[in-house]
Amino acid sequence: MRTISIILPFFKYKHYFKECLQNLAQSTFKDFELIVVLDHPTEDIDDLLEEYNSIFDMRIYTLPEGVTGVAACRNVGIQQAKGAYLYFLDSDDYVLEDTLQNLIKAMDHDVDMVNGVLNHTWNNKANYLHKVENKEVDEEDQEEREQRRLNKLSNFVSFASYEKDEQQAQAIFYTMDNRRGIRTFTVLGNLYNRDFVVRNNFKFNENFRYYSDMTFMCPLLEKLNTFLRVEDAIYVKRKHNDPINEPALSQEENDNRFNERCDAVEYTRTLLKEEGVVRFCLDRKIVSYFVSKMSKRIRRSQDDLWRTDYFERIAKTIDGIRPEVMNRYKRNSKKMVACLQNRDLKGVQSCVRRKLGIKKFFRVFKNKNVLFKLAYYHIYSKKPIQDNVILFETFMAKNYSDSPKYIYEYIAKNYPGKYKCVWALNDGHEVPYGAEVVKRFSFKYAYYLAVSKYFVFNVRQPLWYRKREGQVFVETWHGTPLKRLVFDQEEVTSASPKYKQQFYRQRQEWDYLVSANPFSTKTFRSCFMYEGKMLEYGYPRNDILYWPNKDEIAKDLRKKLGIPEDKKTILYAPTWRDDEHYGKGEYKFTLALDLKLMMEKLSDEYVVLLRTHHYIADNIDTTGLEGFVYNLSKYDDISEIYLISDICITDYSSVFFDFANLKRPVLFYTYDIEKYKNQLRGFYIDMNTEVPGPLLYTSEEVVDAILNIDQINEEYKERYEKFYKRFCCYDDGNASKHIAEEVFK
Ligand code: C2G
Repeated sequence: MRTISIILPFFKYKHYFKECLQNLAQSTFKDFELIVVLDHPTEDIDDLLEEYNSIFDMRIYTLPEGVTGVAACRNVGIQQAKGAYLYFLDSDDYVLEDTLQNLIKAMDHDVDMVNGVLNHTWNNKANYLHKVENKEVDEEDQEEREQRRLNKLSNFVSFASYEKDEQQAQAIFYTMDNRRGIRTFTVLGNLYNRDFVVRNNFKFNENFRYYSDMTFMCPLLEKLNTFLRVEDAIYVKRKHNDPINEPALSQEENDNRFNERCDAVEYTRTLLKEEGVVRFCLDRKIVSYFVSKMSKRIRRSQDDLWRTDYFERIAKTIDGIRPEVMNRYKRNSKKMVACLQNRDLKGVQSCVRRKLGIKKFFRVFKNKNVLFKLAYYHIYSKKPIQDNVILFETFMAKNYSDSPKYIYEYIAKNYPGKYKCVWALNDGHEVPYGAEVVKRFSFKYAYYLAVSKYFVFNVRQPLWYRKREGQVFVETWHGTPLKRLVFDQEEVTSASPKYKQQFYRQRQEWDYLVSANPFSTKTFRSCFMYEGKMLEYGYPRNDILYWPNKDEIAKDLRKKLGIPEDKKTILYAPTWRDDEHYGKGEYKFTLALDLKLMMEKLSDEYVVLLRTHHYIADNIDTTGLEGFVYNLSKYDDISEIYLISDICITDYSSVFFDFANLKRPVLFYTYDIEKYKNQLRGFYIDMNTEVPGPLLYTSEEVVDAILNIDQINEEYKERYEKFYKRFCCYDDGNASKHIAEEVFK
C-alpha cells in the first residue's frame, strides 16, 4: 500500500496538466499513488498519460456520462484511494519538491489532518521560485522571516492539539493571523488521514460546480480531533494569466455563480452543528463577502439583477446567520447587514457609499496624485465632448515621435485650423505647429482624456480611462511584432499578472488599429484578439523614409548631431529584456557589445550611434569612446536616426522591420537568443531563416561582419528581397495621409 493517494481531476488545459505532472515527478517523496479522474476532456492527453504512467504508480478513471465537475472527480478519487493519506491536487496547480515530504513528516504525530500552506501565483514553477528567491535576497528581510518562522513554530506547538474546546477553536480560527488559523474552506494544500475521511463519510456535494469544497471541508473541520499546521509544505495554486481564453474555475464568469454560493452555504449549514465554531466561520465568511464585495456590485452594477433577484437571494442567506457573528463587525457593516435583513436597498447603498467615501478620502489624503483621476470621473467626464480636439501620445508621453507624430504633422499641415491638437509629453517640451502640450497624469491630461473626440496613441491608454460614447480611438501600436505579444505569450512575467485581462478590455476601446503589413494584420488579430477596423496603409512613422527630401533631412541631422562628414554610421538599437528590471517600466541594460573593440577596429571608417529602448533606465557609460560613440538614446525620433544610419545592428527589436525600408544592411547581435526565445518571449518568425541579415553571437563576429559588409549584402540579397516584399509592402510614404483621410476626413 502506498503512503499517499494523490487525487487529481482533469477537465481541460493540457499544458498546465503537463507542468503539474512534471513538477510532481520532481517530488522528493515518491511513495504515492496518483489517481487521475478525467472529467470528459476534449484535448488529446493520451501521450501525457502514457508518459507519466511509467513514472508514477498511476490509475486513471473516467466520470460516467452525464456526471461532471471537480466534486464528482474527487469523490471517485476518495472511493478508489488505497493510501493511508489523501492529498488533493488540481491539474493546473503544482507542488514543490519537498511539499509532500514535509506533510508526511508531520503525520508522525498521528493527527487527522496536516494543514499545509497555500500560495497563489500567476506563474510557472521556475518564475514562482525566481520571485520567491528574489524577495529573500535582502539579508534583513531574511532575518525577519526566520524570526517569524520561529514564532509560528512556537504558536504551532501551543495549538497543535485541538481538543474541540470551542473557545480554543475560535482562537484557532480567528485570533491567529491569516496564515496560522484555518481561514479558507479549500481542501487544497492539506494532507488528510484517509481512515478519518472514510469513517466519517466526508464527501463533496456534486451539485455544486464552484463551491463544493465547503461541503467537504466544513463537516471535516467540525469532526477534526487533532491537526497540525506546517509552514514549509507549499501547495502552489495557479491563477491563469489568460482568464479570457483559459479561465480557471475561480475565474470563470457565470451568472449562476452567485446563486450557487448562497445555495452551497445554506446546504453546508445543514451538515453542521447550529452553535459550532465552523458554523460561525461559515456565516462570517458569507457576511464578509456581502459587506466587502457584493454590496459594491449592488450599488454600482449596471445589471438590475444585483438590486432585485440577487439582493433577495443574499438577504435570505444572511437571514440565517447566527446572531453572534455580527458582534465583530464595525458599525457601518453592522448597519449594512441590518438594512439587508430589512430588505432596505437604499439603506444598503448609502452604507456602501459611506464606506467607499471614507476609503477614497484616505486614498486622496495619502496620495494626492489620485485627485486628477477623481476630477476625470466626477467632473470632466460630465462635460461635453469637443468634436475638434485630438489627443496624441507616444511611449507614455516620453517623446514626440513614432506614428502619432507623423499623423499629427500631416493634419497640422493639411487641415490647418480644423483641429485643436494636444500632445502629452512628460518633459513638456514644445512641438512644431503649435499643439498644446500637457503632462501625462496631470489635471489637464485627465481633462483632455475626458473631452477629446479623437485619440492617436502608440501604446495602450491609461487603465483608468473609460471611453465615452462618441470618442474615436486610433491605436497605431509601435512595431511589427517579432516577439510574441499578449494572448500569444504563454506567461507574462514583465507586466501585471492581469495584463491579458486588462488588454482585453482596453483593446475593445480601439476603433482603429494601424498595421504595417499583412503579417501584422494577421498577428494583431490573434495576439490582441482584435476584431475592429484595421488601417492597412503602412506605418506613418516610416513615411519619412520615402520623402523626396530625406537626404537633406539626413544631412541637416548629421550636422546638428556633430557627426563627422567623412564617417559612415552604425546604429546599435537593442531592445529590453523582460527579466532585467528595477521597477515598473524601468529596465536594466548591460551593454554586451564591445564598443572599445569596435572603436579599435572600425573607427577609421565608422562611428556608432547608440540608441537604447525607452524602457531602459540605465545610462550607458561611453567614457573613453568620445568621437566614436554618439549616445542618441534621448533623441525623440528614431525614424530620423534611420536616415543617417548606414548599417543597423539590433537584436530582437522591431526596428529592423522599419529600417529595411531603406534597404540598407541589418545585422543581428543575438548573444542571448536561446534565453530570449525559450524563456522570455518566443518569436513569430524564424530568426535563423527569415530575418534580412546574419545572427552574430560575439563582438568579434559583429566587427568581422562590418568589415565584410559588401560580402554580407551579397549573401543576404535574396533573403532581404523576400523580407522587403513581405514586411515593407504597404509603406510608400503616404501612410499618414491615408489614415488622416480615413479617420479625420
Ligand atoms: N525603439 C527605439 N530604440 C530602440 C528600440 C526600440 O527607438 N533601441 C522604438 C522603435 O520605434 C521600435 C519601438 O521602439 O519599433 C518598439 O521597440 P521594440 O524594441 O520592438 O520593443 P517593444 O517596445 O517591446 O515593442 O509589435 C512590436 C512590439 O510591441 C515590440
